[in-house]
Amino acid sequence: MNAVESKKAQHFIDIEDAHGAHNYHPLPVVLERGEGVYVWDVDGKRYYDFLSAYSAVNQGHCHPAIVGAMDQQARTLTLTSRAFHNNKLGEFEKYITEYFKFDKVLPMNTGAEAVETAIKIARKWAYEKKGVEEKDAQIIVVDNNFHGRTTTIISFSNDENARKNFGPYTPGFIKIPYNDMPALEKALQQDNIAGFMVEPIQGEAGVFVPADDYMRNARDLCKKHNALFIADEIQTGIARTGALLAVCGQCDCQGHCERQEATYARPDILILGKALSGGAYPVSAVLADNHVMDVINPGQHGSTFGGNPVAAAVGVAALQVIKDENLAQNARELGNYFRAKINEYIETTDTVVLVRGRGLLNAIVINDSEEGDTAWNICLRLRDHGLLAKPTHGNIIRFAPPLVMNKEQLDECIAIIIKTLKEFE
Ligand code: IF1
Repeated sequence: MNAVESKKAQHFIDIEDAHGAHNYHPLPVVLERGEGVYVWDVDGKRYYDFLSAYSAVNQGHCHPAIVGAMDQQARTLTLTSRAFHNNKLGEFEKYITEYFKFDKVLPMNTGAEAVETAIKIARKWAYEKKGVEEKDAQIIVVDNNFHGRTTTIISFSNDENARKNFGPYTPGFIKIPYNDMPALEKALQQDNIAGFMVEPIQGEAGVFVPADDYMRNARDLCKKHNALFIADEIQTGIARTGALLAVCGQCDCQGHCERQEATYARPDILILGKALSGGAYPVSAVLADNHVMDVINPGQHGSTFGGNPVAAAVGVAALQVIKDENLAQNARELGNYFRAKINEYIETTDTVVLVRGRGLLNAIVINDSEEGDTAWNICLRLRDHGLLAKPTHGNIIRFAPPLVMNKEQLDECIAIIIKTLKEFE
């Protein structure tokens, strides 16, 4: 599609095109440096990053505390495998379990691996703790979910592009509509249900925010039917939605979650990834209490890189930054301000249908069909004006800047966004 004007940038695009598999369709911009809320392209042009690598870079690009921890550990010891102990893993495990208040953690690398881990734990729990007949366990998932790209995970996707011709598909999943309590209650009637796995806010589906009490009610129903409540917070967690976790609901924890039981929908299995490293390194994790996690014994799960010393050092630093810089509170305040300002603009125009989201995970819906190219063209123009964002589902644009943004910067960004949208009126 639309090429870039710069010869230099075109060179990098061309060699990717010639030598890389064509499994992506990136916005035509070639980045070479990042710092905080900014990224720079190969021609030195500066942009506000409004994708944050799909919410991995919550702490901002190249955060000195995170890069410092990574650098120091990389010079000391990078990998032992889990065949031996190392002096960083335990510190990370202690830190993250105290941070999120779970008994145990199982560290992995990518989000999809953590989701796979949660599925394995849930199935094993169903057979060994709930008494489900072997090979019979089912996990309830929802329509338009996004949990990753392994063969098992795409088996329960309903994105045809992500699934088609990758079968045979893994059985054992029941799909129900999102944000639908009666459907969940009905599905939980079966006695072979291991758990219910859900994103507290659907990211890829277009930042779809469910009813305020959806997570709480889902948690309660799971408890009632002895099924595990599994929250995939890979995209929503770690301060992105204005609380430490999206399942914290409206709990005003300012990133220090005091666990106000009134709104906290505590999962039985919590899945984290992305911002667990601030985007510096692939770090993912599954957290659960002993009665769940103790179904996993030596030899039953693992990974060469999972829990390696660099990941462990980076994970601690990344979580520390969230608290030190009050990023949950900042995301909450700036998010409310952002939606208010965009809503003021929406009152005046037919170009944008609505803005939705929580904290700094937001999206606008463009007045165009899903097949239309208006949103893509708006993103190209936003790029020209110095702000990077990406459409999802054709007519939705996701806005998710690093959480280290300040109000002055956000005001500048809002001005860029509204100016750009006005050019499409
Ligand atoms: C890509 C989407 C976002 C996730 C949730 C698990 C994973 C993801 C809730 C898997 C990953 C990424 C994958 C990335 C694009 C991005 C994405 F548009 F594809 F859906 F963020 F919205 N659970 N989401 O959002 O984690 O294995 O990738 O580390 O290019 O596929 P991963």
